[in-house]
Amino acid sequence: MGSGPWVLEPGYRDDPRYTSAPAAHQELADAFHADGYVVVPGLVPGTTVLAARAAAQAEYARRGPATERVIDAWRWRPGVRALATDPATADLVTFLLGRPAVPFQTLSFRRGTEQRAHADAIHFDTLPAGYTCGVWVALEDVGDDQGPLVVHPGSHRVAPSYPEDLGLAPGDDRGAFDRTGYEDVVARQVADLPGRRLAVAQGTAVVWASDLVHGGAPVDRAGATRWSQVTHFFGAGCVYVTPQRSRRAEGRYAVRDPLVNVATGRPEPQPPPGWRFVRTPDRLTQVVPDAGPGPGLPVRAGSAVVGLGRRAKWHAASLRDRLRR
Ligand SMILES: O=C(O)CCC(=O)C(=O)O
Repeated sequence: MGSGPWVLEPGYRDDPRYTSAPAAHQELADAFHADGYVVVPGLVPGTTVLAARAAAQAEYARRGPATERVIDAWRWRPGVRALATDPATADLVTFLLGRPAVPFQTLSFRRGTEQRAHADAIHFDTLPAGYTCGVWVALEDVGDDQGPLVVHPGSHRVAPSYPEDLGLAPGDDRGAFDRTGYEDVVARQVADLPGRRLAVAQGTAVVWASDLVHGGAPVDRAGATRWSQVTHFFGAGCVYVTPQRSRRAEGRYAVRDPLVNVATGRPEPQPPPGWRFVRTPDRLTQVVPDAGPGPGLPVRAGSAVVGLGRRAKWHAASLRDRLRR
């Protein structure tokens, strides 16, 4: 299904998308290619940043002090959705991935996450591989004692994405996965690639490739907040998968279908033209050329039923969201 994002390919500087880009975009492409991430102060309008912070604060106030992260508040908080669908961010992601940006998930944080080093590519990837990135935005000034984001420049070239690359067993459909084993492997892989702590001003965006290893530094000031929002993006026209539950060596993937585009509120068309999904009894999916006989089990009827069930669940969730607003 083709190769990954053009900007990560060796010949990216000869690509017309690079040669015709303004100098500022070329610099971003160079940094993304070399380091696997870019830091962009002021990418998003200040009013959008403030609205996203107010939305996150309202959500944390509603949920109480034990809450550590809020997933997908975009569904019922317009301020979160506005940041996730910011046009300048979408343009930059589209430029870097070489495919239209599809925001599909938001995480709203009150404090530094203190997360161990990991790459998002264990959680989500595409077929063809690599059309995914994270955009983290500081919703307040982040000092070095507030548990800033930590990135490992260059790790996007060494980080693995599928359990089999790491000598780990894939997780099952209930989410069981050896997270600690995974983080131990990643720690060894970046042992020679020192982390860089990103203390940044409010409104700064950090865009990282999904293979980039990153995490959260310890919070060194008791009670310090670190309001921030991460939006995860895919490139349009791909198949969307969860690597940690996939068995790539056996050709079976945990496919994300329906995959709802935050910008449209609708599922992305799946599978993309030219491909079809063949569900397998272990609830994974083979992705096969439409014209081909398909190496998998002849379960197209079953596949349609699974697809219908998932879409019905999505419609029920959308209705719940609308009622919540
Ligand atoms: O905000 C952080 O500390 C890390 C967030 C993160 O790792 C992620 O969204 O993948």
